[in-house]
Amino acid sequence: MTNLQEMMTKACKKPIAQCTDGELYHALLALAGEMAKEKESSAGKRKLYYISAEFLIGKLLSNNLINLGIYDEVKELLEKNGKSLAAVEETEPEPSLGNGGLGRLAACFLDSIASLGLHGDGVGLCYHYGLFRQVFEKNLQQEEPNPWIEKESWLHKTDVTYPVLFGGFKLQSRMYDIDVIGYNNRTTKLHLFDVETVDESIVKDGIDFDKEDIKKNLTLFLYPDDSDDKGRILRVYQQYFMVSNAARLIIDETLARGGDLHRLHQYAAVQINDTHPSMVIPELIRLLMERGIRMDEAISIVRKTCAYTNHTILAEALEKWPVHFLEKAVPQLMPIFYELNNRVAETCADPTVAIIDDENRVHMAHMDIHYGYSVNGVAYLHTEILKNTELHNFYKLYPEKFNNKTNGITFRRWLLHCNHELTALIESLIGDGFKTDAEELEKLAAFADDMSVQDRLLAVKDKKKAELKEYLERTQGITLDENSIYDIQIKRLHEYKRQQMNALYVIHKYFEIKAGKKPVRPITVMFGAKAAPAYVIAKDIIHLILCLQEIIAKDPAVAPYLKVVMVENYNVTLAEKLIPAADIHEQISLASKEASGTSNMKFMLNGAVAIGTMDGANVEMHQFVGDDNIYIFGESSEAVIRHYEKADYVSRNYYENDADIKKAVDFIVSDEVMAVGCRENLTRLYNELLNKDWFMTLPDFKEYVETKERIYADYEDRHAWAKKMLINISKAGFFSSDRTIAQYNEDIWHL
Ligand code: 26V
Repeated sequence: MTNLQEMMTKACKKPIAQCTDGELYHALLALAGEMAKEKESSAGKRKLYYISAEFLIGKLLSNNLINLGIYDEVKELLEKNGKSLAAVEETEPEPSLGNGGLGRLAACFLDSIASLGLHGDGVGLCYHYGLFRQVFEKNLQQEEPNPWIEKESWLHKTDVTYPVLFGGFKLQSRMYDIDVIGYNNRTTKLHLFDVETVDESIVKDGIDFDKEDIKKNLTLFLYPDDSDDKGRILRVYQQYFMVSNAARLIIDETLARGGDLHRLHQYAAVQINDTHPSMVIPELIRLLMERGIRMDEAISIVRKTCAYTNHTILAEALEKWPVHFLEKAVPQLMPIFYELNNRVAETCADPTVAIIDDENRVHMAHMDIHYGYSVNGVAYLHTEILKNTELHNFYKLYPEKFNNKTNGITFRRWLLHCNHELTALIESLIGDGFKTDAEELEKLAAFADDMSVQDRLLAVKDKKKAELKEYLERTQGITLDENSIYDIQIKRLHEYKRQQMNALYVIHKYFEIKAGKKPVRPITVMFGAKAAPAYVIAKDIIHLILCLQEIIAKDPAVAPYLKVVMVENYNVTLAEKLIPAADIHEQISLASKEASGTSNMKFMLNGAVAIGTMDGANVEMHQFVGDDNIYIFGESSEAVIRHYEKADYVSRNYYENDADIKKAVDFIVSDEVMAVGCRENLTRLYNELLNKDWFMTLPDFKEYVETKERIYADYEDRHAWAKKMLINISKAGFFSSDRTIAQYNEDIWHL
């Protein structure tokens, strides 16, 4: 303690008690940085490069203190000086370098790679404004820049810089590093590349900027609006910039370690996280050829180096770039794209596996599968669908390349950091072995029927619910009823995730309460979601939810029993508060569409019970916890896939044949909603549900309502409910990203 106190006082340059929270944050930043430096990077011949357009890392302070093993000591020291670590933490900005599941997964993976002491770094882009900040105005989502980089931060400038050539111009890059501190283990790095000429001042009016000024805009935003060609081609520039830097770094580090480029695959493994980094394949081939290696050999080396992870079966997210985009942005890669395409065409006449199709578009995933050595899905069901349906023709060609790696989450952030109370309870029951071996959580099952343990677990939940209430009141002016059931759906806004079904349920409940059928206990339905700026219907769904929030809050006959809350600017920091407080979590995607989901795992670990469809990792969760501890409903993935094949789904039939559905859908365009909403948005959403409903909300609606009634009723038997919570926690061990990463290493990376 004295040692820490001395170090802190030195870093602060004054007594701790006299420091502001901001000064303490910077002192802790420096301290953690020093300690991280001492933990040298792992050694090993083969090194992993995890390339990803997103790393949704969240705030780092508390997590780093936990992983360095000094969290309790620091907290105590601050308290002794009249300070609070929680308050210090609030001064830290959240890096906004990701969108959703894929980016958060990459962050969990980095934590596990460092914690397992594996030799591997992350590589991505240093977006200055990251993903937009969401604000609500007149019940509509507006987007604003989300600056997060400060003069002193976790980001360290390095002297690594590369010239990156585009069609007609060249840009100089600069590498910035963030230390990734493993739990009681090594430190690895997240390398984020930036362009020296980026200019934040070109952003005006929300997140508007000149999309053609590549020199100034390249690293401003993540996923800039791609509703037009200018936005789409900007993404090509961003992606090439990311992988060209990554490829040079890989080659330089290999040479610096005395490696031989003819055997690059023995020195490097490249994981391509979705198709955004796919151009690393032709870029590595190009760079090897520049260094005197013949094309045949270069292709064969790269094929042994790169592996691809698929995160979605949605066609619109499987990137296909028009040849003329690539000709403009990256002309130096064109001969390689053509060569790779020709080689496939020579051995395989099937047009469905071509790299360049007959509309002159380059299919990035196809290139990854032909020229990588591994293809993995992210949950059992997802990988089966890839093999049997979406990528079946590839599976026939290369069955040996396909493998499943069910996603996982880091328990350091999603239990130790965000739920100290639950961590302490678990530790008092089964010791602390679960912190390094998550499977030890299984030992909790022995306490499932122990009433005193059940009571303690319920008390922890109540505390987290009260904390969330305090936090939302203070930061967003939202008042919660902590005695209500917290029923939470947090994830990107997408039609396939069916927030609209949850909203229709709210309408249904609103009518019931108005008709005098009051729930035994008040219900709070919470949402957190950002919609892509150009995704019109997704924004309309947010609009509907915000309108419902207003209408219900203002209705004295309903408000005491039902509350809708849409939190503003949902991010990792909010997730860390919402998840420990949840009673029920919504995993209601249309079966076959959600590749895995990872919030489902975080909720489960924090003792919430799921209502969900047989989709993504829900399938495995169900297998682990059994029918009694998860509420499953809805059509099966097989049935859904058949509907798409036969094109036999007509939403209007459901609307016309079911009075409850009709009433709920009609409410969207009722005078009541129009009074607080916008006619254009609401009418568009209504028409979409009635005439298209591409993600089949209506067929599952009835069963969804019945299942919700059942789960709310079961909640009232508090001890039986606590048993469900305990079983969920005890079965969560499989979903540790330490397990996932160990499997990647065992089957794919061989580090
Ligand atoms: C693609 C696109 C393309 C259009 C423009 C905006 C945009 C934004 C993101 C993406 C990639 C989305 C892929 C993704 O996040 N997939 C999620 O990956 C999680 C981790 O594997 C998984 O748990 C989720 O089920 C899956 O949706």
